Amino acid sequence: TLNRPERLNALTSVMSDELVDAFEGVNAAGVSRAVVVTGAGRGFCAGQDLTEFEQAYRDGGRLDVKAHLDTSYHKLIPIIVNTPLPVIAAVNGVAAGAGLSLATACDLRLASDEARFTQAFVKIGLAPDSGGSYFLPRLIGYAKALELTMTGELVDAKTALDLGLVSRVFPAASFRENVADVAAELASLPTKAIGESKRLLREALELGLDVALDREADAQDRMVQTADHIEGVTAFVEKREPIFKGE
Ligand code: T3D
Repeated sequence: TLNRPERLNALTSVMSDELVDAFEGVNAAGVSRAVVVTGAGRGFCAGQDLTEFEQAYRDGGRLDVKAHLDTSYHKLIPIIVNTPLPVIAAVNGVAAGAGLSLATACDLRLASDEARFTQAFVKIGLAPDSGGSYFLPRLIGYAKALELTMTGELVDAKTALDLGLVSRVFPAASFRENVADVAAELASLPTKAIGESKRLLREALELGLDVALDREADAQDRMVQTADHIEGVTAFVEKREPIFKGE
């Protein structure tokens, strides 16, 4: 949980490092079967904390933004994408700029009916970063993504649902509970198969069919040997509910 509610959880370099540490911890421990990223208070994440480099701007000094991106978002976004677990963005409130990128880097976006979304970059004279040019066109299509990026328009949860930017919208009052239910459901599924599926679909976006088919065959070769696959097939033929252990 991003926890700077008074700043709508705007990201500092420290927070970005802490998020990377959290994902590294989850991946190293190898016991988790789903991850939820959410925000404390009324915001999800308002993007880069614009006060972090305030002095550099006031001094008229040029910010070494490439160095900043390298050490922050370029570590954070890939680790989310490469985490072999279902990662849910529980968008409880506004998601802006890098905060929207953070949400779109996750595998599933669940929104509170109080959530709002904006490619805020243009409003402060920036182009997208942190994956802001990569994920949005893939999720909602090029034309709408470009429109939202050029205008910085703030869209509400219902519009985000209509656009396919979020999968489901829940009432704010029951949001945490609804998210926990979805996370528990995902955590009860065959975790290794989810990890492979996530990787295959992402890679296939950039591949030709022949290579994609080869990668699927390699993944399936690994999957048929998993305990969860054996349990799934056995449960099916025995006409009972499977109990998957993520193994
Ligand atoms: O420089 C680089 O590192 C390049 C990387 C850039 C990556 C990016 O993410 S660029 C985009 C950065 N984010 C934004 O430009 C969004 C700025 N915020 C807003 O436009 C609005 O706050 C929202 C539309 C997100 C929400 O509006 P609203 O009316 O619900 O809330 P508010 O009153 O504007 O904000 C509440 C407080 O949070 C307020 O503080 P205050 O006045 O109560 O003391 C506001 O200043 C603070 N806050 C909101 N966003 C940020 C922030 N403080 C620091 N950084 C923020 N991004």
